Amino acid sequence: MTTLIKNGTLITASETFQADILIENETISLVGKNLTHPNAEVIDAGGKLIMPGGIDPHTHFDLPMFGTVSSDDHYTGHKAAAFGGTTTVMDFVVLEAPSPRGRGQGEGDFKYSTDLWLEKAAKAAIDYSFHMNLNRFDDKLAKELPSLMEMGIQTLKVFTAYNGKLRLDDGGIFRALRLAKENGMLMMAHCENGDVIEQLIPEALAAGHTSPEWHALTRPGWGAVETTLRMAAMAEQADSPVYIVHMNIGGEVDMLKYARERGVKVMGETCPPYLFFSIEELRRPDGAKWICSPPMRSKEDNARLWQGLHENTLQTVGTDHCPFFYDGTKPIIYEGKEIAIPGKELGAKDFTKIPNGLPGVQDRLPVMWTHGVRTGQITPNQFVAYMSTNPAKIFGLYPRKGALVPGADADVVIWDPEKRVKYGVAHSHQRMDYSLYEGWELVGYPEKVFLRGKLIVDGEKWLGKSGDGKYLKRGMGEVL
Ligand code: DUC
Ligand code: ZN
Ligand code: ZN
Repeated sequence: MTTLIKNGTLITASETFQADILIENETISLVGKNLTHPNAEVIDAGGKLIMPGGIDPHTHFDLPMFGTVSSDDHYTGHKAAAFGGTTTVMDFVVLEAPSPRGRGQGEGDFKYSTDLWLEKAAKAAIDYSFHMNLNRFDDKLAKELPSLMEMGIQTLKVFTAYNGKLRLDDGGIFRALRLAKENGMLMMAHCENGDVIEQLIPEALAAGHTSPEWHALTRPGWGAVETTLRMAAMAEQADSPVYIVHMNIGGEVDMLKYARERGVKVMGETCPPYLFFSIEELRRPDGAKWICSPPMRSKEDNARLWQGLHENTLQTVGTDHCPFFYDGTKPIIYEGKEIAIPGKELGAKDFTKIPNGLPGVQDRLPVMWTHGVRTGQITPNQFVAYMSTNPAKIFGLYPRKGALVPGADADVVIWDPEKRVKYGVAHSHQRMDYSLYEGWELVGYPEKVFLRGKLIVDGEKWLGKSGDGKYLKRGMGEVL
């Protein structure tokens, strides 16, 4: 299959220029002026922008949690991602408990857990790779660490919260950091203070505080700020890089800036909801829709996070897409079938029982374009850097992904900068009964999306299919 995209304006992480793009089979074969090809299907992209497909470094599809499961799986979430201009996602493998059912003799815990995730992801519709949750760590796992690199997983996520469940103590984190360095791996960190949270939650419940805003009030922002600095300090002491996920509060940006100015190898990701929403949303009657961890903070924090993007203190914008229905007792229709999955209603009487997580995999590029680029908070080139090129570089996929250069996978988005969309759940392909951006007027939207040369989204038409997505083995990444 040969496609020639003519007359578009290419936007890369560093440049904006007019050029044509020739796609042959799965890759970009030429980028230049006045290209021709005898057999190519020609697409006129005059007036349109051409960008590399979005790369979402942070999703949770089909994730069992809170006695239910995140409502998008590795097909529906991929389809939604594609409609929003994203062609690669990175999902987190849950590290299974030792000695689960049916484990093969001599098979390590990382391999067992990864194989389970690969099975779930067999229905993939766009390209994908994995991070490993390191929610426990011992000598056996330390020995197995090189096997992760062989499986193409170069990232370990640690938690400084969720005591007794996901959290590692500082000693464990430091040990894992040193081993990550030895193996060319990158540590990702969820930063909140688990000890403080475990004190505050029972106190709040005992005092009868059960509404969603108490989710935020029992997970104080200072915990995120001090653990961000603590992780940066450990990165420096172990001489091993750290990537802070879902940065949500201005103080975290300040800590990141402080550490980076001193040469510490620490990077940061934020997610759109932390740029737009605050604890005020949790105070609404439908506040459960905004419950995730870490929680929404304040309007001043929104502004500092935007500033962090503007000044390049942050490196990426991911989604932490982990959707749960607002009312999972009422079915929605998805691809012609009724679907109802228990969701936020599980915590109607107790905020601690509300499944934590938000939708966003489709929303990321469109909301960031309208409210980031069009408002002048970030440039179009920064947009491409945060949405695609930087994740590709940090997570070892560049220049196969995240670049419009000959030899790269032809993951290409033709973006209509003037398209107006009244956004919301009716427009969304996320398998969800609500959107955080209901009724928002967006300007700028993907018109056509190619995955390795195949047109998978054409306006409102879905041309992709389950099984089209490839598992991407990743190598060592760059520290940006
Ligand atoms: N936070 C959430 O809200 N959901 C999934 C995982 C996470 O870190
Ligand atoms: Zn997290
Ligand atoms: Zn997450």
